[in-house]
Amino acid sequence: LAPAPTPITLSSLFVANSRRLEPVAALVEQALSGDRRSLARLISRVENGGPDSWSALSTIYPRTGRARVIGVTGAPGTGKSTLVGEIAKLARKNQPDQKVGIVAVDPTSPFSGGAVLGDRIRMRDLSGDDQVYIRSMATRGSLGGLARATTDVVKVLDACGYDLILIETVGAGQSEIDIARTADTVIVVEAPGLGDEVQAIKAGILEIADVLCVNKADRDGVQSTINALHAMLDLGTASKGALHHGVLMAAPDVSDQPADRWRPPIIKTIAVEGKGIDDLMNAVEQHRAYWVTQPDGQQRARLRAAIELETVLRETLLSRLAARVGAAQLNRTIDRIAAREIDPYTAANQLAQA
Ligand SMILES: Nc1nc2c(ncn2[C@@H]2O[C@H](COP(=O)(O)OP(=O)(O)OP(=O)(O)O)[C@@H](O)[C@H]2O)c(=O)[nH]1
Ligand SMILES: [Mg+2]
Repeated sequence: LAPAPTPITLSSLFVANSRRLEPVAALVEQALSGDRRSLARLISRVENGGPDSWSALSTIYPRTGRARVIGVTGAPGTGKSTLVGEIAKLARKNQPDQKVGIVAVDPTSPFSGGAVLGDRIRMRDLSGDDQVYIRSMATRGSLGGLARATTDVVKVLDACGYDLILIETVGAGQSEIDIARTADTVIVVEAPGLGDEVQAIKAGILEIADVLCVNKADRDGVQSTINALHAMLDLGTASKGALHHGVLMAAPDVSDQPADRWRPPIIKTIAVEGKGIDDLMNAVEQHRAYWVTQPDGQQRARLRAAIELETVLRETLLSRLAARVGAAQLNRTIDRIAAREIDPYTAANQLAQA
């Protein structure tokens, strides 16, 4: 078979399958033993997705589930990278034997190969620390999407003994919100002086906040930002309560009691001066302590497992189908759909039965 032309959609499965790569098992072993270059290469492989990465992920899976994963999200420029850097520094100072992984997901800026985090001067303090690993996510070419790639990269870091993993996403779109949601605790970052409105409200990310951080507290307008957030939380609690009664009629739980429900604390920070970071981390710790007592905690784990299974199942079935049908026929079918000679529903049905 001649190689497929410019890979589009489904045909990218063949690219992932047919490339000759070093055996992934050796890479896994070296990464697990602490070799950073192998870790970087393993992460790239896992980012690309496909069957090649599944054998790696399957090997490491038993070692995952130990890391504490914190999502840091918020509007552009609120100081997320600076905060993440400070959180990492504090964690390393308080527990010198702790390894910290940072995953920066920035779909808006082009992949810059390591020079990722907004404030590179602050990050320089970390770059010499071999117990800190910083990685930015390539946003193009990851099979199964950015959310899938990010959660898999987190698994690799988790298995390789990174105790604390920080995921920075710009809270600007659904996929970034989905990524942040996979963390154990989500910090939503707000800053005063970005206009009258609270940016997190505009971006629709307030509802996933476990902890609210008002950064740039050295600026004017901090108190009005805090007031606005409190007002929004009051509204949010009210509407969530109403929904709760509607959906959970048959199975009420303790979080049905307003008094038991977690209300995101609002913490002031000045990330550029390293101020308020310990308060922020205390709030994160309190959220964890609350969470382990809640029945929702188990539910969350089960939901995550279901999403994981569905994602892998979809990719598995697709790639098996692609292997069976062949690139040529697949591309012909795509052409026929584009030319409207056949509809995608009939085509999918035919391919599935091929
Ligand atoms: N005044 C003040 N400036 C801050 C503070 N924290 C961060 N900054 C500055 O705000 C700017 C943006 O900071 P970043 O950490 O890159 O913000 P970010 O949210 O990661 O930005 P994006 O990733 O581009 O969305 C930088 O110039 C920081 O130095 C703060 O507490 N006070
Ligand atoms: Mg940033």
